[in-house]
Amino acid sequence: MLELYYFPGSLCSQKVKLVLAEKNLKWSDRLINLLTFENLQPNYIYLNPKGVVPTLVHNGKVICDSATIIRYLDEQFPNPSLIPNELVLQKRMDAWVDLQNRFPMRELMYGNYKGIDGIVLRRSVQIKEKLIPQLMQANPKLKERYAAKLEDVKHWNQTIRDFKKIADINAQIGPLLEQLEHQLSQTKWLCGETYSLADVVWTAVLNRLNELNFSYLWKDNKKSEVARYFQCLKERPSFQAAIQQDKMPLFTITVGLRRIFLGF
Ligand SMILES: N[C@@H](CCC(=O)N[C@@H](CS)C(=O)NCC(=O)O)C(=O)O
Repeated sequence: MLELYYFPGSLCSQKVKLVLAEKNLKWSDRLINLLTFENLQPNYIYLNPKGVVPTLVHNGKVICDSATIIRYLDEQFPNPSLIPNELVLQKRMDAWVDLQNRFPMRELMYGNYKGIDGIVLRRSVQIKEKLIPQLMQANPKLKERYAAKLEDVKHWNQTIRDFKKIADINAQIGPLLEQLEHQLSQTKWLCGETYSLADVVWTAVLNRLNELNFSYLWKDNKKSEVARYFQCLKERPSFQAAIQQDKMPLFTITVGLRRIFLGF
């Protein structure tokens, strides 16, 4: 029995959904509405100490963090395997996953979304900063977890309100794509001729960069290998299942907007 706690459109949740789709696994849907801050409620903080999605529960075992979850899924359900056989390629895979994890995607997203999406996202971080101290006071047993979350949220809030910091993050995208272009000029996928977990995480990232209008960095022959690669990723059935069908239910949006703008 696989249960996935996730939020539609969340980048880290999409990585896990891609793996579930690649392996054709059935899972139960546990939607955590980030717009109503369900992720900060004590019952979820008990499950996931950082108060983030995704969380996987497999036959009662709780696994947090998308990078850990996708490896766990590959170990438990090795057919088809998404980890290369050769040690050298496994190391390469780890390096691509780590490189992606070190890139501040959260700040990039919250700093760059425009229009109503941007307003909602940035306001949600401000609300978290006010809400967490109240939750901490009401739930003394979870004090340490809430204190760590508050520190993280404060830093997050400062970064996304600082145009210079966001511009610096945006300037890192080009060099990152250069690295991909170089690798993909030598191999079909990031770790050779077979699709791996490295490709899973970069599918979610390239898709998000595309949504944020950064695809001009690879379109029109600027990075033809990245463009070719992104096209191949989009043609996989897992892309359809995990990303194109990853829509937010109307109810989730309406209660979320009510919470963010009206406060209840
Ligand atoms: N390292 C974690 C990061 C998870 C994460 O930041 N999730 C975001 C959604 S993509 C989230 O839950 N944000 C809500 C919050 O931090 O309050 C992972 O890879 O699972």
